[in-house]
Amino acid sequence: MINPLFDTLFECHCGKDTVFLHLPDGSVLGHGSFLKLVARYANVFSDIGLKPGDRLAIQAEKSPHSLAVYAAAVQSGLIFLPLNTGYTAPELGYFVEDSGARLLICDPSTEAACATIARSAGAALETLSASGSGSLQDRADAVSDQFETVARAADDLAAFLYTSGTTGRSKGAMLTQTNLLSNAQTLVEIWQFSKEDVLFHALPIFHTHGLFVATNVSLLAGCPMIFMPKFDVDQTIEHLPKATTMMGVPTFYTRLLHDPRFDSALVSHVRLFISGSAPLLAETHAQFEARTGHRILERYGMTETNMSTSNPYEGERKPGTVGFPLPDVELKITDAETGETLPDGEIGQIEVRGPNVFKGYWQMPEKTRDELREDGFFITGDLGLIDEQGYVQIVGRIKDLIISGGYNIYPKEIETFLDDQPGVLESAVVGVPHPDFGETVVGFLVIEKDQHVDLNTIETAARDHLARFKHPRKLVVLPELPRNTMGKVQKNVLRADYRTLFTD
Ligand code: MLC
Ligand code: AMP
Repeated sequence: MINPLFDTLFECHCGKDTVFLHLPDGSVLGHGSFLKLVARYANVFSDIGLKPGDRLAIQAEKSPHSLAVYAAAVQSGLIFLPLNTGYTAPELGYFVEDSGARLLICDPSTEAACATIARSAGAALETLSASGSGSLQDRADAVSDQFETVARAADDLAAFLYTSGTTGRSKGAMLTQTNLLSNAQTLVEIWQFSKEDVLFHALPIFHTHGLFVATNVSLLAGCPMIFMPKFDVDQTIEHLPKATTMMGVPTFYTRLLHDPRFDSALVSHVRLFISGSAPLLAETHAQFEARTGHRILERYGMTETNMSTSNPYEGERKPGTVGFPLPDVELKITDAETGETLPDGEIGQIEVRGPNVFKGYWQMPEKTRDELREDGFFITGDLGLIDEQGYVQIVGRIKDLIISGGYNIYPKEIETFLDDQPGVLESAVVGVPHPDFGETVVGFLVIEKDQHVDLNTIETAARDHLARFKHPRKLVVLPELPRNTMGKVQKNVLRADYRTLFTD
């Protein structure tokens, strides 16, 4: 194999007239047509002057075309860098600059702002709309639909996925061909995916879950996807009956449970529902089973590690746990102070090692050293235990992180923004329970003496600086922040005091 990821995921279907994507309008896209589009894009990238190892950043709507950009990047030996469509221009600018991207692909609606970003980063710019139109397609129409796949080694980088950090500065997680491929191979096997399956795909394709878990698993199994632009309850109810499997974040499942049309008859054709990216409440697990007869299979992963654990396909899917380490993944619970492995049953930090674990953070050797041990174990920042039956339970996080609807938000980034607002002396940001998103962001502000701050002004400023999903859903002004005797802000006190803000 000259390019293991491309050859295994994409090329094996070449020439076959099998269905690759079912689209919401009822049309289908075959593998052969998809691969021709991929080859055209790869030829365009080559014409632009991109070389293997160059970074290609994309902020575009989910569509067969943006998926083809991913495949074309792999075929060309480029490093694929997908970006959340919600990011604002300043957020986008950081990723393009930091990664040294040579090409930025954006939606035509953001072309002006992206042109400035691309110019300052020295990157080329192309546009791609949800329907596939734009400058990329114009160029693609004029080139060959054949492309000679670029050779890559198993350890070569295939993707950068940015993940926020506790310092507020996002880190580019470097993922190799082997990281992605080994994980997809394991998941296909343990979840028993085959070409008889049809995956309902409503996740975004700029994160591990939608791109590397859902898409790579389907590609490897050779099963078609019902490819939705985003998650929507009505659309899910319309299309799910044709699927055999579905993957989602807990919010997908809680939203479906709120709809009385979602019942066992609707999902009679489905063999497997998988949940991850955020904790699935045991209560949701039970309600889902009562309504549909299905026990959701919960698994655990992260950007740096892909998937690390899963509840069993056959055997007890235990609510409130994320199951067992994957066959090729080692997992241990350690003491955060000493690094010593703790006995089963004790709570400590979760560490994982295996072919799934990334290579490190792009141009951040110190951060890499802090989190990736020399012996290959990655310190996840999650707190957990291994129970008496060997199931892993996640009980909390060491990292100061909020997960809202499956998206990670680092409070430090929001605090930095709030602290910069005129009249704000200091701030603290915490996550509180939310019925739809699981957790949501609340910002606490202390105002400078004799100053007045208009909270609406801060909310307006947030629109320009932070993706919508990161915005505090509530800002609270306090005379002072609660602190311990060492002067450290007691976020646990804020969390406890405002626990029921959205759930009462
Ligand atoms: C959208 N909004 C959110 C949000 N998503 N706010 C908080 N948290 C979120 N997750 C905001 C929008 O900006 C908008 O604001 C409003 O909510 C509605 O926008 P929308 O586009 O209609 O979105 P919505 O349907 O609400 O989206 C919710 C969602 C989506 C759950 C469908 O967030 C989603 O698809 N999440 C999946 C995330 C994911 O794939 N994570 C995997 C990471 S990988 P307004 O002003 O209109 O209210 C990973 C590793 C692993 O974690 O283990 O998998
Ligand atoms: P990300 O950095 O976006 O990849 O998010 C990874 C984080 O999501 C993990 O470190 C966990 O904190 C969390 N996570 C993923 N899956 C689960 C799960 N099933 N249960 C609880 N938390 C999860």
